[in-house]
Amino acid sequence: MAAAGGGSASAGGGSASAGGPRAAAGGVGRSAAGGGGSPIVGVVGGSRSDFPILERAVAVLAELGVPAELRVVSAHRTPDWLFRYAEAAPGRGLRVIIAGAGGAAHLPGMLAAKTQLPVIGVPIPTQHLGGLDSLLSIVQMPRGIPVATVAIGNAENAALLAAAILALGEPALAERLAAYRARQTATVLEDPSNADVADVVAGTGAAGAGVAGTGSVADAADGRPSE
Ligand code: RP5
Repeated sequence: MAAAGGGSASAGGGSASAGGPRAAAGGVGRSAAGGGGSPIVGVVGGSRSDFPILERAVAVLAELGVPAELRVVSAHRTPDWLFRYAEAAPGRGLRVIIAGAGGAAHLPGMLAAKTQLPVIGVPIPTQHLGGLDSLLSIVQMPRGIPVATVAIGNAENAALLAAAILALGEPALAERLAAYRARQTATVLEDPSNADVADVVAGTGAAGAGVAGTGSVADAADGRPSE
């Protein structure tokens, strides 16, 4: 459910707080998605207008059982709050930060400069430049302070990358992530229109025989025997 600040994000049975700077100033980590624990991923946006995209990250994290929060932290409107958020993050139990911003998008880089936690940047699509401005602002971090950058608007991948980082030390999460990916694969292969692909993967059918056997798909397709 929504926390102070009005916005909300929930998926997979979890919920995420969406407090603005004022709401968050008195405390942090009030609510979380993905199991109801204290948030371990901080999902932040430079504006509430970024939330429709960032909520997708929260939803994926919830599906993977990773507690997360969703907050507004603005590099240019609330710089002092940005510093406080970054400095407090490790002590609050956050282990990865996902930061979405649009335009001259300072937020991910400034957060990364203020904390050693891994920061994943989500370039938010923009009206005039389509998010290319956001992408270049985030991805072109100068040497010394890295920000992992996903594709424009691809908050889902930010969540998956955050989960992969966390899964290095959490076998149960690694299993859930593997299951997520397996479901994704099954969705493609179980689509009747992809029956030929499923044959290849299963090693059945003309093309599949080439893949599963000693030859290549091209070998099987042109009828020549494999070596
Ligand atoms: C950035 O400015 C935000 O990340 C947002 O993408 C962009 C526009 O913000 P609003 O004018 O919609 O608040 O700080």
